[in-house]
Amino acid sequence: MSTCRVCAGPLTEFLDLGAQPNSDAFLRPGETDGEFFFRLAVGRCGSCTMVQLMEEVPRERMFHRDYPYHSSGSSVMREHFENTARRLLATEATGSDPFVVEIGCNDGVMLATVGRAGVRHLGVDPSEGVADEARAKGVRVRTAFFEESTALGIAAAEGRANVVYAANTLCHIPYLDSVFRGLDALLKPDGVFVFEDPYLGEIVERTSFDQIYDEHFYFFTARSVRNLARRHGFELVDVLRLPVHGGEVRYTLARRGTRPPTAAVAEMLAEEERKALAEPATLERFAADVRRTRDELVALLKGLHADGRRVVAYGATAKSATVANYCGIGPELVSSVYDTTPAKQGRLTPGSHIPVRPSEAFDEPYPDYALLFAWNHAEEIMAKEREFRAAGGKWILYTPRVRVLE
Ligand code: DWN
Ligand code: SAH
Ligand code: ZN
Repeated sequence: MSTCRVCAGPLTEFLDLGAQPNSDAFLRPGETDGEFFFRLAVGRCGSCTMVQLMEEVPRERMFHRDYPYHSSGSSVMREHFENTARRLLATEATGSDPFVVEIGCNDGVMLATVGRAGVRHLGVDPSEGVADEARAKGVRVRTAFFEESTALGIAAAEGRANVVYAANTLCHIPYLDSVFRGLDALLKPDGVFVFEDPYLGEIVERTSFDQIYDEHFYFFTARSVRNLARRHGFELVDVLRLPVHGGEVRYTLARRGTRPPTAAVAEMLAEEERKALAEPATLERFAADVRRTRDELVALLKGLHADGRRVVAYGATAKSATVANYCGIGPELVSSVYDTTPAKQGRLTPGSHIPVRPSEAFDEPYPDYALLFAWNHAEEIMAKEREFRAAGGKWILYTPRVRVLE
C-alpha cells in the first residue's frame, strides 16, 4: 500500500488516469520509441487529508535544460505576476535591505518586477533554459531544485529572506519535509512563505481533471495546507482565491505565533467542511464526473470525425497530456495542436503524438472545430482568435462540462 508523502498515513486511491507520459516531453517526429510512461492515479491520505499522486516521477525527468513551459507566454499571467510582485514589495519586502526569494521562478515573470524595483532577490529553478531567460531580464537565478541544502546555501551566502514565494511550484514538489526545513533556515523570524497552486475545490467543482499530471503531485485545500504547515512549526495565516489557471488559492504561512490568522482562513475551512471537499464520497463523485467527461468528449469527437469535420486543438498544455492519453485522443480525431511556444512547435504531443504547429498557422485554413486545451486562457485566446468564430469555427470545451460554443 502507498503511504502519504507528507505524514506516512494510509493513502486511498480514488481515480486512475492510466498510463501517462511526461506531460511536457514533446517529441521530435521519429523519436517516439521508448517513450517513458507511468501510472497516473490520485489518492487521499486518511490521516492528514492531503490529496496526492500515487506514483512519483523522478524530478530530473520533468525539470531540466529543455523544460518547455514559459510563464510569460500569456499576457494575463504577465499582468498577474506584475501585480503579485507589487503586492509583495508593498507588504512583505519592507524594512532595510529586504530580500525576496522565489521557488520556481521560471523565465522571471514575477521577479523581473522585483529586480526593476531595485530589491534584492533570488530565483531558484532547476530548468536551465527558462532560468537563462530570467537572467536575460536582469533576474538573479540559482539553477537548482529548492530543498533543504539549497536553502542553507542561500541563507549562508545572502542572509535570510523576508518572503519566499512560489507559484505553481510547491504542488510540484513531493519532498516537502526538506522544503520546510529549508524554509525554516531561510526565512527571517517574522518572514512569510506565500504560495499559490490550483485549488482542489475548483478542480472538483469544474471537473478539471487535467490539472492532474506528472508535475502536479499535490492538490491542496486550506485544511491539508494547515495540517502541513503545523507539522513544520508554521501556521496558515491567510488565503486568497485567485482566478488564474482555472481557480487557485494563494496561501500565506508564518511561523506559529507570529501572525494572527485572518478571517478568510476560518471562512475557507468552514466552506470546505460544508462541502465535504476532500471527503471520500466527494472524491468518488469527482472520479465518476471525470469518467463521464471522458465518455462525452470521445463521443463528440468521434461523431465529428464520422461527419467529416476537421477538428484541431489549441494550446499544447501540460494538462492536455492527461486528457489526450486518458481519452485516447490521437491525430485521427484531432489533427494538430496550435501553440505559440517555439520549443513545442514541430514536435509531437507526449503519448498522443499529435503534431504541434505554430498558432500563426491556425487560419491556414481555419478548422471546423477547435478543442480548447488551454481553457484556462479562454478569454485571452478567444479574443486573439475572434476571427475563427467569425469564420464559422466552433470552440469545444470539456470543463466544467463537454460543450460546443455556438
Ligand atoms: O503548473 C504549471 C503551469 C503553470 O504551467 C506547469 N506544471 C506547466 C504549465 O502547465 P500548462 O502547460 O498546462 O500551462 P498553460 O499556461 O495552460 O499553457 C498554455 C499553453 O498554451 C502554452 O503552451 C502556451 C499556449 N498558449 C497559446 O498558444 N496561445 C497560451 C496562450 C495564452 C495563447 O494565447
Ligand atoms: N512560477 C511559474 C512557473 C511554474 S512551472 C508560474 O507560475 O508560471 C513550475 C516551475 O517550477 C518550473 O520552472 C520548474 O523548473 C520549477 N521547479 C520544479 N521543481 C522545483 C524545485 N524543487 N525547486 C525550484 N523550482 C522547481
Ligand atoms: Zn498524510
